[in-house]
Amino acid sequence: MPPHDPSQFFGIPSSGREQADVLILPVPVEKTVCYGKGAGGGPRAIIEASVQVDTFDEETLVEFATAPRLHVLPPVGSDGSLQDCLGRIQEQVRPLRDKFILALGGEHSVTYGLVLGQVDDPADVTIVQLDAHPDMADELNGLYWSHGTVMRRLWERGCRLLQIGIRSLTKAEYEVTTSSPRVATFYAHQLHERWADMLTALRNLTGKVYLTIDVDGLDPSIIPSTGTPQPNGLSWRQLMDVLRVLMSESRCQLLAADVVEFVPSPVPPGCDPAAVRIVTKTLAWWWLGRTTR
Ligand SMILES: [Mn+2]
Repeated sequence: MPPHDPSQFFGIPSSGREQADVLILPVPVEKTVCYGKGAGGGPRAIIEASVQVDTFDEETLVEFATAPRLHVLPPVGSDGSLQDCLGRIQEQVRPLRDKFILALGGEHSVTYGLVLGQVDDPADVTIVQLDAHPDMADELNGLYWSHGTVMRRLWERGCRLLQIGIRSLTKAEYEVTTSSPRVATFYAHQLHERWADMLTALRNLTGKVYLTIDVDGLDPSIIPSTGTPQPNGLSWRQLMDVLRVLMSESRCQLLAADVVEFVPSPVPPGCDPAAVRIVTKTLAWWWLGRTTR
């Protein structure tokens, strides 16, 4: 096998940063993960496994060998404290606002730096969050900055949240999300009944939107390899519905997206390609929406 070129996704030679339609930003930051560790290795594993995945998508008819043109940026450094990393992420993202960024985590905390790098006023943004956990704790294990507090911190800065697939939380998190008019939560146990309402909420989004996909939002039968897996997650079909409606049917301005909390694992086989497919489906639906609206 030829040596791995870190600027390539799918093994397709990069068009170069200037010509690219999408910048893929590896963010291998893992500082506060408390159970299954390894999310720091996620970006590299996803990029390496992308070589094994077909470049054509039969659902959207996107052929990545043609468009969108992808370029993988150098990874954000993970030295220092989590707060240092979040500052570094913001600085690196800020000059790239003219491009669509898809970031690869890393633990979920990185979303804070990614969102703040995209906008001057966080109150302008709605975050669509696929996740098993609301990440709305005021602190977790004594930590103010943590993958379990990241959405709380963004919400405190003024962001609106649309959470999908939540099924593991504390009573305090339940109370803060329920009492806030800026948070809409679609719990996993309600998804069957409220699916149409949820899609309507996505379709009606306007203004700036940021998409964060914590892979534990999906059912562990799809991605068992994540720090804190929980049963009863979203199906693959449900993920496709969310992506299609958000990107092709709503009038919102999608700024950027991330896929976080993936822990690479050789067991069971197929985990890494499944994570690649979450990334490529996100990009395929985004490109379809961008080119057909
Ligand atoms: Mn999360």
